[in-house]
Amino acid sequence: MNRGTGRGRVQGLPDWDRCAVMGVVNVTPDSFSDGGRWFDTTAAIKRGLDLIAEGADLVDVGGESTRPGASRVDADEELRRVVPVVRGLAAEGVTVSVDTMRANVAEQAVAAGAALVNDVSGGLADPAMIPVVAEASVPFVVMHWRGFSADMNSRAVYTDVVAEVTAEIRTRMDAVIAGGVAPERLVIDPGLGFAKQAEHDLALVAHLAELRTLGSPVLVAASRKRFLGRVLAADASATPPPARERDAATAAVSAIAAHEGAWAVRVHEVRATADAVRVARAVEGAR
Ligand code: PMM
Repeated sequence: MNRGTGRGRVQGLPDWDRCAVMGVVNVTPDSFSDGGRWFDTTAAIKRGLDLIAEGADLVDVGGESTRPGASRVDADEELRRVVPVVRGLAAEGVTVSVDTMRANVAEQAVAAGAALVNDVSGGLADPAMIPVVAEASVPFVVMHWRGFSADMNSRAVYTDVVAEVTAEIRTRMDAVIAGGVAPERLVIDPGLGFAKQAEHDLALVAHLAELRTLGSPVLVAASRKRFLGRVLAADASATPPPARERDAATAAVSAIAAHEGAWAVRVHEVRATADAVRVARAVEGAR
């Protein structure tokens, strides 16, 4: 997998000729970034279709907020939020990813048409997750994760963040493969903002090539995250701009990630990122 040429292919998903754009639909009342505006099945499906119209290649549907400090949603409530939206979007021909840490939600979402399971815990939160994904033969995102959102900030301790995150993802990849998930179906993700401070996130974006040595396609989810707020704040003591004012910064990361060979970028606002990945593709083609 060379930089600029193959960014890796994920078995079971379309083969996009550039960095793919994953649009986010958070079906939560408390998402930090879209403020619960889509907390309704019909509105959430419409939002997903709008994201496709704006240039998303696939849509990530989640029913549990993972913002720092967030507590967990009830399992039945998560099912109630997610499954009808997955079903509605899949019925419209959309490639759907389900963002969940629960095996039961993943299983029912796949039955409703989800093509990819995106588990921010990489299978650590629910011991039944890996068997379910292996049985369903669907692609699986292994994100770097050190613990639930309620106290993850206390785990943001690293000597060499790039080396440690790479090694911890490798360990999870081995466990997931040992659990029966085909290596060709794995996607890896540095987990920006999860048990990480701004300097950790920036170092990981700066060293995406390191992650690519693990051999699996890389997903980058920088959208509206705190580290971008930090970058945009006038100085270390200034208040960062709110999440909704971080979309241009997000698109900048999308261009960088695409240039560095990321397989996909996960974003809330699709239009600018769709342009960014197309520019990166055109530059790649001009080499
Ligand atoms: N971040 C959030 C949610 N899901 N999934 C992956 N694979 N990687 C991430 O970094 C990630 C994720 C954060 O929450 P948001 O949807 O509220 O931005």
